[in-house]
Amino acid sequence: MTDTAAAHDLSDPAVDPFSVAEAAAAVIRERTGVERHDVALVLGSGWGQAGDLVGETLATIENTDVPGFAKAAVEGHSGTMRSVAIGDTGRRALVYGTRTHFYEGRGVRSVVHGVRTAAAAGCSAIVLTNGCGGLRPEWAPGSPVLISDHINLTAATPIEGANFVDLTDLYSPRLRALAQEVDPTLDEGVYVQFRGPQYETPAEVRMARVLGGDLVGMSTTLEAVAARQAGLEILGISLVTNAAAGISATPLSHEEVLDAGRAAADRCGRLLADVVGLI
Ligand code: 8IG
Repeated sequence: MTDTAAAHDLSDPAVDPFSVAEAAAAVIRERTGVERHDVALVLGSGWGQAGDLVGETLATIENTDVPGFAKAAVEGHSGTMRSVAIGDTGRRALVYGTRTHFYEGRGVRSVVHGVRTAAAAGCSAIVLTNGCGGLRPEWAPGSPVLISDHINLTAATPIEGANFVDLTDLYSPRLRALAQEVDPTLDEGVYVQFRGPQYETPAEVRMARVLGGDLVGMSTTLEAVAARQAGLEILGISLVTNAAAGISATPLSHEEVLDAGRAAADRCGRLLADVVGLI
């Protein structure tokens, strides 16, 4: 490892993750030629093409060129980040084509590095998207659902030290209202993050239901907590790509997830573009 790579190694407890985020933001400024980005967007499973309608891509950066970032681990995800013009507002979106998941075992600091980098790059809001399992039978695969709150079952946290971060209204009521103006048919639900990468057993899905969950997935909650600590306004949107285990009779597959994403790409893309334009 080179000296600079070692200085940016998020797995080294002696390295300050916020200084790595500053270094990453500096590379983004240099490569995009702009001093700041305004809104960050994380594209989860099924959302890959949805970023394209936000506006013109003005720069594309390989994740591996940016301190603290790694290449995509999930099929269907893109290992690049893009600087995208938000319509003709003069504002810029920083669009991440993938995320690091907790189940990859690279540590929570890696999971939330994109969020911290977005804050360091000047963003004031972040849109966290994901693909997930739905607990309500009326949510057919391909339904986008706003996240109203979450339950973090990972037993992990991105917060280090005695920082008692408040999580009231974590998912911004203002941004949820904006999204519902764009699409009044959007439902809301509580997102439950499991550790993964296996999908749940039907019994675990029933447990999530009893706990007050509506959606089950493997991402987002740790990022949302880090985003709150960083002072970002947060919008969470899940794409129900499959009925959660035991909710429907058919077994789950990642193919089904990719198919649902492709089928919903248009609706999700327009939703995302319209909402980002209004943030
Ligand atoms: I896409 O049914 C997708 N991600 N935990 N459960 C969990 N994660 C998911 C699911 C699901 N579908």
